Amino acid sequence: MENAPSQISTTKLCFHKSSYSYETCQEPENFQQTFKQIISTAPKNGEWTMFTDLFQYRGFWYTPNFLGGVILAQQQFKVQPNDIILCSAPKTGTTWLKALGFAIMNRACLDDSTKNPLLVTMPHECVPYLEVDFFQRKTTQYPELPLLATHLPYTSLPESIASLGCELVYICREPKDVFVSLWHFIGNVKAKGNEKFPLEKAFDLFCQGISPNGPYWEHVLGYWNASLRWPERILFLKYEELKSEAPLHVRRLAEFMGCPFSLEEEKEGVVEKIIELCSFQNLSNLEVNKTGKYPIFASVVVENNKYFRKGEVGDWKNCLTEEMKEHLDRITEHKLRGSGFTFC
Ligand code: PAP
Repeated sequence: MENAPSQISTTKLCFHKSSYSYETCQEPENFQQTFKQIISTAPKNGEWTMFTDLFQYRGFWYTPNFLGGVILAQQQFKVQPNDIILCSAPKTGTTWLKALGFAIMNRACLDDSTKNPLLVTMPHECVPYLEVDFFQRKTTQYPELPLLATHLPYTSLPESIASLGCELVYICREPKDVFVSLWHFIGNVKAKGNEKFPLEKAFDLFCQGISPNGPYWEHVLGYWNASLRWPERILFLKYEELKSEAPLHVRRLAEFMGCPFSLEEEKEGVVEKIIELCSFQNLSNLEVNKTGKYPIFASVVVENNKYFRKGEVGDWKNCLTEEMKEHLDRITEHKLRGSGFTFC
């Protein structure tokens, strides 16, 4: 097995592990045919993103680029036994979780401003998406951390992840804030020209479950149910709890990832340093996140600052009417009934 190079961007990581093979980056011969066939028969909806349709595949909605990555990942991705996958639906705290996971694993470099990748690299570039980076960008600059991320729903994870039983961390967020964050993001990033996607239309689609990687509630419940079944394998986090009790959850995360903080690190305040490094305030003010760009796909390049909007709990209050709030709460209550799960 040929190992991937050990460089990410121009920065050298402190923590190394050889994990990925080039084989995982190759597109199988029959891929284009399979993809065309799925696209031509899948239910589709063209209302959300205004310039591309969403396609429903195995119960969840994807843009064509993501759908291609999902299919390739399912066909090809071979996880390594000690990989840790950071899982989330869009707009639930992915960027933050990537930064925290990366900082925890890479903490030997924390104080070294010339070596700490998070200071000069967008978190999405530090932790690759399995359905994007490995198959679509085909970059050979893979980090050698055993850390990956995905927006895939639990039931659509590649078989190798389920069968190897590697560890997963999931983060969820209160649906009203997820919707508002998504609406702003799509409005900023994807709308044609200056056209703003109407809030009411977006709301209606989100409530119907038609949103990227949605239905959101099913995404959450898939991981929630799996975390009840395999608590030692899946750590379930909530954005709001991470906000209100960061030290507690960062310690849980480090322990779960197999690198708990030592007494010495505790005394040196490493937990607090990681929280500060990864805080919204700090990350959003870094030059790379103010001015850099993240090419999710060749055709979709997003300004890094679009991933750092407000980072607050309850921002939905500035957008949704009382009627919308009640409607979304009713859907949430209905969807979660009997699951034992509640959002914060
Ligand atoms: P993605 O799925 O497109 O990667 P994701 O990172 O999951 O997006 O979500 C973005 C949200 O996380 C934004 O929320 P907002 O729109 O309500 O503001 C973003 O501001 C927030 N966010 C990004 N980084 C942090 C952070 N370090 N701490 C807290 N929230 C953050």
